[in-house]
Amino acid sequence: MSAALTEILAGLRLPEKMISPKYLYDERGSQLFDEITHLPEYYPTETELGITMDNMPEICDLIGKRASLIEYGSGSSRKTRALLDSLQQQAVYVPVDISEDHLLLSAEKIRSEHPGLEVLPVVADFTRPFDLPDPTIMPLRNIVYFPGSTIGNFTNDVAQELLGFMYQEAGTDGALLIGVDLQKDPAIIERAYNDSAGVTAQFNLNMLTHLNREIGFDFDVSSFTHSAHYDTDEGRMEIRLISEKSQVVTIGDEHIEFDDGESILTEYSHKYTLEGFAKMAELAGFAVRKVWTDADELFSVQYCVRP
Ligand code: AVJ
Repeated sequence: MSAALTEILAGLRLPEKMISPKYLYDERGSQLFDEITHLPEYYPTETELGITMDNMPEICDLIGKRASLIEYGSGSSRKTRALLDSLQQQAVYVPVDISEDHLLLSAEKIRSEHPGLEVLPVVADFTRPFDLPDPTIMPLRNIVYFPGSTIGNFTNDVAQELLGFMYQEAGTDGALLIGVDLQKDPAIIERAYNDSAGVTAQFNLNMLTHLNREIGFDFDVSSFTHSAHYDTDEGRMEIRLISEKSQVVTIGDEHIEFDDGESILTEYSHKYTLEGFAKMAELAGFAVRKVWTDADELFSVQYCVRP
């Protein structure tokens, strides 16, 4: 049995069924996520881009020259390009992603758009420690770049551990530049995950299509629906697939029973208060040096240093 299948079956046998959000991202899933970032209801991407653009001189001053920008994720976003356009001389760019094909393609694209920039992609799972490459010129500092509030996908325990790994990767004089989505009127948040065009629903349901094709499940995709609710106490979006009938899903000799209305948790998206995030950063060893937000305080970009 493959490691992926073992992991997925373990999640489906829990009292509350769950499947890791990483299975949302096959080729179609990445394409649908890209569509999500252009939806009018999905405020995080545009807002983070705006904050980054509005404060670019100050961000680049803090980063300084000869920095190594280590991006957690493969970095095809407009924010990353804008940042790489503005970085001071002799920068190095290190995108880190588990999906090799996607990573190398996007690294090649960045290389062609930024002649003179050293681009050193690393194929690794950034949720555990990994080795950094050796640039031609020794960087003055490492900047771990983690945009998009992807930190919010992780439970608080795991997010805390991940911040600790980032602290290690940043090293002496290093820093963390991170996008952090903020707590706000729940109606605004819920709308962002229940768009009127139904793209988020397609994105969520595509996980089952992906698992049918790649792992060999026989999910009847049309009998599941998308559900996304904000839990105010937990400060997070909880995204689920709901089985609209009682049914049995099969893979090989394994059978998974679903009651009518039973759900699979596919994703959390945590939202933070400024104080709450600062506490997590501090527990990991960082000090929050600078917080930039938009006028409505929907989203934040934060620069955390090793004190
Ligand atoms: C990529 C995890 C930051 O949580 O907003 C968007 C993923 N899921 N719409 C988020 C997502 C549904 C997104 N992150």
